[in-house]
This record gives sequence, C-alpha cells and structure tokens, in this order.
Amino acid sequence: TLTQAEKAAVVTVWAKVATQADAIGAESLERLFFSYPPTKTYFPHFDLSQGSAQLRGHGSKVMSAIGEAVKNIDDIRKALAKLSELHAYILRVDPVNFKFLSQCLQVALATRLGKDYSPEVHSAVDKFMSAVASVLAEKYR
Ligand code: ZNH
Repeated sequence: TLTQAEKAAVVTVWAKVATQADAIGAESLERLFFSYPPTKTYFPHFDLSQGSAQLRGHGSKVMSAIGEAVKNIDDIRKALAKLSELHAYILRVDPVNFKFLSQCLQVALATRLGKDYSPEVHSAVDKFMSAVASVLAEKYR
C-alpha cells in the first residue's frame, strides 16, 4: 500500500500533466507496441500506426481510467471494478503486460517532467501503477 506521501506525489504528478493526458496516453501506447510487439496482438481490429485516431482514442480512455484511480486513490479497487472484470473475463490480457504499460507510461511522464520526476516521485508512480495492475489482474482465474 502507498504511504500518504506517495499518494500525494501521485496526485501532484497527475495534476501537473493533466492537460497533456491524451498525448501521454498515445505515447505510452506507441512505446508499448514498439518495445513489446506481442502486445499488438490484443488489438487486431485497431490501426496502430503512430498517431492513428484509434490509438489516440484508446490512449485517452486508458488515461482517464488511471485518472479515476488517482482521484480515488484510497479505493482503487472500487474505482476500477468494472475494468477489472473487463480485463479478466473478456479481454484476458496477460497481466505481465500491465507492467510493460506502466514502464512506458513512466517514460512518457519522465520525459515531460524532467527533474520533477525525482526518484521519490518515480517510486511513488511505480507503486501506484502496480496497485492499478493488481486490481486489473485480481479477477483472473
Ligand atoms: Zn486495457 C480497453 C484501461 C492495460 C488491452 N483498457 C480498455 C479500456 C480502458 C482500459 C479504460 C476501455 C474500456 C471501455 O471501452 O469500456 N487498460 C486500461 C488500464 C490499463 C490497461 C488503466 C493499465 C494501467 N489494456 C491494458 C494492457 C492491454 C490492454 C496492458 C494489452 C496489452 N484494453 C485492452 C484492450 C481493450 C482495452 C484490447 C479493448 C480495446 C477496444 O476498444 O476494442
């Protein structure tokens, strides 16, 4: 679980990048598909070329879901309950991919925040994304 200081760091980071959320979402997905090509197999019905409308649309959805988790950082499980069912029962995304996406998101954040993405902030965001991932993965059988 995240400490109060870690929660505060995540909330602060999210506020700082709020206006760039869509660009960060799209970049995170571009990095995901480029660095971990097997992740593309979950999106056979998408045009995954750089900057495509589907990629941007999906990036935006993922970012607003993460934003909901930030807003409800004391009860991430409740905030993401529906998505947890979707990923476990319908999409069946291998949970290892949540780690990959977390890394890609963190690079997108770090390149924008520079020095503000301090080791403390980095560690807090990493823990937060692990919490998000474990919620998304907890309904798997
Ligand atoms: Zn996921 C979908 C979120 C991860 C795959 N997603 C989705 C959505 C959201 C999300 C919000 C939408 C839903 C609706 O529409 O209702 N994800 C998310 C998050 C995360 C994720 C938050 C983390 C953090 N996913 C993921 C991964 C993968 C995925 C890693 C793989 C690789 N998703 C997916 C898919 C889908 C989704 C496939 C479906 C799409 C369409 O549209 O079709």
